[in-house]
Amino acid sequence: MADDRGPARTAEFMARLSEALGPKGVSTDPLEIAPHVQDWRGRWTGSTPVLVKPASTEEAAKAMTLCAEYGLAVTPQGGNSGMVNGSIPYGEVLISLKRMNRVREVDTLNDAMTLEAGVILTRAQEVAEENGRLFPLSLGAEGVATIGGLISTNAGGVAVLRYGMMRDLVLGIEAVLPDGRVWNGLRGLRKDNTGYDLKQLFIGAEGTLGLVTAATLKLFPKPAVKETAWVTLASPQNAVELLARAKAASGGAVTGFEIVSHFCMDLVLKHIPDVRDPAPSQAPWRVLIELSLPRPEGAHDMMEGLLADALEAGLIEDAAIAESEGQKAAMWKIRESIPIAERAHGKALKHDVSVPVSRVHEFIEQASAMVKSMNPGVDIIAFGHVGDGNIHYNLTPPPGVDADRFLEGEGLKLSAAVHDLIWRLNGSISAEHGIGKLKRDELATRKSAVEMEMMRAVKRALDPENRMNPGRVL
Ligand code: FAD
Ligand code: 2HG
Ligand code: ZN
Repeated sequence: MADDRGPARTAEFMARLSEALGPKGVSTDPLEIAPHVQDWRGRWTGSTPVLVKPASTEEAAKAMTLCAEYGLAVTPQGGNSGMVNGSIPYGEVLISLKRMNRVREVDTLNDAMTLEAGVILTRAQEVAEENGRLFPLSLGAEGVATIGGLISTNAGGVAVLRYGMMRDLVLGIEAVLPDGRVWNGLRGLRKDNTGYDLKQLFIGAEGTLGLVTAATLKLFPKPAVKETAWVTLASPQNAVELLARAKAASGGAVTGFEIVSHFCMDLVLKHIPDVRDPAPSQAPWRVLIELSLPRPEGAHDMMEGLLADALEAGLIEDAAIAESEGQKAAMWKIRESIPIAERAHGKALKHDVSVPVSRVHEFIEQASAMVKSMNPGVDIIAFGHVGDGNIHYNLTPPPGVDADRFLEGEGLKLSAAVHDLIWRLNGSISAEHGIGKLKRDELATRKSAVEMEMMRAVKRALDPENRMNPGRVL
């Protein structure tokens, strides 16, 4: 524990913490701590002297007050499904919000619900469903990711093109500041122009400004019907053109538009049980399209018409429309299993990049030519949210090459080249996963001096002692 006032003071901190939170709120058991100090891919392992597990905002505030008094740094953690080495402690006090999992309020007339930070995303979706509403955020880690983590990373996922990112879904936030004070910003207002919109600072802050303990989130009407199709096509350019057609033909009802390369499809077939290719083909690309419509009449015809027109225009090679809920789920399973299949294939160099949607094909074509010329043996695992211009462009080392050596050696050159290309295309080196420790150094070289200085000024104002997740983001 980073405290230069000696073991006696550390023991005193631990005693006061245990007294404040009780036996359920504090753990030093190595077995309990182990899964909290490693990421889900097994790429990073950290350590912590203590795992703190508040069950309420009051307990979270007590823990933060004590950490402030003893000058201790804190790493907040939700489901630990993050991708950028942000939630693993490296000596910091680890505060897990998972016991804070209450539903505080559902206000259907205001289309809003207030949940604590530790509520898992699938539970949030269920609460909305139980109240006849939709909470639209959806992503592969939804069975583990928490509301606090999703807010702190400003998570994206597979429905962003219709409903926006987490930032667009938050009406209010409750947070514990680094000094232990509680800010209750749980306002369910859609209009509130009373000065700076402080909640926005905490969204995407990756735990560097305070602990998010609860949030008021937007609810939406449930679509009456979803139409899902799997198409094969020749190029990302065709995919982007198909997206424009789908938006126009459906009156903006496209809620999912995900691209999958042939290689990704093969990885899923190889590593994930009970998967069948909905439209077997040698075509290099696939797209999963989902339309969400307010009434079932005409929905199937709309999808059929869209695909028939696209086939006639030469944009797609083949298509399969899901005819049952089971078939829809099977198509989504393929898409959402790609990260798991990739992990089985090998440790990847991850690039979570975005460009304007109109430049997606330019990025993929140029990146692929460049990567293959730099290292022909590398496997390219390209997939993602083409409807948002967000491609996951991951690279695994050539067969026989040690993955860890690749990631820390040759891989760094490849990453720099991919990110340089992204920069030239006016894109972002982190579309939805955040910065964490992984991209911290690079961020400072990519953003302008004035942008970095504004970010540092915000950090200093809220966390002058740099105790909140230090070394992440900034
Ligand atoms: P954690 O991983 O625990 O933490 C993430 C960051 O937030 C850390 O910096 C942590 O310190 C901070 N933090 C956590 N909780 C709090 C809190 N209460 N207060 C303050 N700071 C906090 N992400 C996407 O955006 N889109 C996807 O499609 C997507 N798909 C995924 C698929 C898989 C299979 C996996 C494993 C991950 C995927 N992710 C995706 C990444 C991940 O699920 C998201 O980043 C998610 O938001 C992390 O939530 P979490 O609760 O696990 O947070
Ligand atoms: C997804 O879209 C996630 O499936 C994970 O954002 C991406 O594993 C990845 O690189
Ligand atoms: Zn993603």
